[in-house]
Amino acid sequence: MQTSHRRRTAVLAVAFAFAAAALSPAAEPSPSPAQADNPIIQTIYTADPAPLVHNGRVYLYTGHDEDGSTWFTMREWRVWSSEDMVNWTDHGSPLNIDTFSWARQDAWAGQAVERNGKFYWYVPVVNDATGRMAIGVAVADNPTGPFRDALGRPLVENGEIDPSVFIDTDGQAYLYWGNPNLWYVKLNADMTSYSGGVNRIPLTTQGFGVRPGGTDRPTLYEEGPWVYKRGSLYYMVFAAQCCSEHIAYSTAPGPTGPWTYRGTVMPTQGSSFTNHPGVIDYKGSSYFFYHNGALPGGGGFTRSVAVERFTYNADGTIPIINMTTAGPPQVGTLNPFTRQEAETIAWANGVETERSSEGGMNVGWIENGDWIKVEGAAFGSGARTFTARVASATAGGRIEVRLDGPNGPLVGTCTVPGTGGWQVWTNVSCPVSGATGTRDLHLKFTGGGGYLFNVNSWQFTA
Ligand code: FUB
Repeated sequence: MQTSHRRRTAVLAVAFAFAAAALSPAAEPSPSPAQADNPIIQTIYTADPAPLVHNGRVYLYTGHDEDGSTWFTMREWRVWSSEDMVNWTDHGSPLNIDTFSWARQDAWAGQAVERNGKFYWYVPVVNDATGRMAIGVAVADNPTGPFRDALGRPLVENGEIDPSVFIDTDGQAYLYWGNPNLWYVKLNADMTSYSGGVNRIPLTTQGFGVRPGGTDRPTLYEEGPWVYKRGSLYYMVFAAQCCSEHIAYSTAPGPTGPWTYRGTVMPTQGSSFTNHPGVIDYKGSSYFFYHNGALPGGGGFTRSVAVERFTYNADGTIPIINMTTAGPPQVGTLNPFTRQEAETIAWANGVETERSSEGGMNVGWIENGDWIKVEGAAFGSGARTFTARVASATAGGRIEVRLDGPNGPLVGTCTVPGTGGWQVWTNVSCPVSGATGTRDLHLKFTGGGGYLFNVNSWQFTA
């Protein structure tokens, strides 16, 4: 797997060589040290967030902007999860263009939902037979997949994009989508068929605001609908007024309208000319997900998903939400005395992730000085040892266990040996002294030149 990175780097080099000189493709993300938590993911570019709360955990479904993209070059979707809104676990890519035998390209903005123990992920892709955008539906038995094509054909196709799925309190499910129009179907209980035909939502200025500039689109509605219900009020949050987009919203007394325009949610910010909303409630707070171009090399085609906490106004309206680098506060703490996946990360500096031979993902492409931050580890009265599951096809290196920052207090150092392969795993342990209270854990990787080792998981003992 390590070689795939080198291959990817080589592909990038070829792409660079062929790129027109006027175009300057973005480099792969390699964020400089920061204590921010936004964007959520630093190891790849992500776009089009679709959060889902399930069994006390937030699952975040995203697209993946390829490194160096100069268009919406997207071949796969990705899944992440968190139970504290700051440390996010990488679940890799359980769905890609090839999952749909009939699809050609464009793994663009989708949304997943759970019904009767199955997870349905609605996504737009180009139908190879027609060359038009169509909506496919994939199904899985758990939120991280693997997902399979539920139908073997599009669920619906009219050349438009960005499906948003919503199950009403009476059990009726709806699928909304559209750019430049806005559509919905009433999904049947199987979630893979619909009744009542394809319905067009009238884009009136009363419903979706007035677009300045007298374009052929009279309303602010552009794309990316996100529909949900709060109390008895239905919300449609959407990307507005291309380009650059901002986020706006409308409300209605029912799932099919009539919609009333309510105003801006997030102004145009963040060096990406698109934006894309996702809204959830989780553990007593409300969260707004979006994307921007905030990572190094970021921009309109190399985007990154971020999140903010917000509070509804007393009358149910949504306040203006601005992009921040801090993101929301941690909900609770992380338990360092249970096995933690190495790919559970608040901030990654220099590393990437890949599929692990032991299941899930591992952290890889570790070079001297790289580090990962795990926020709010609750050490209590103290940790005595640190154990990590590691592999190395080279000579290994060291894991420096530090607190508060990548150069913060050093409380332990584990030596990682060569193990004979990047997926040949062994445990290394070392004594720890001074890790008490709730602290931001930093695992800093040191050693010689080149790639040092991989880390699959870690755990402290009390
Ligand atoms: O990511 C590709 C497209 O860009 C999405 O489908 C739109 O919502 C916009 O974010």
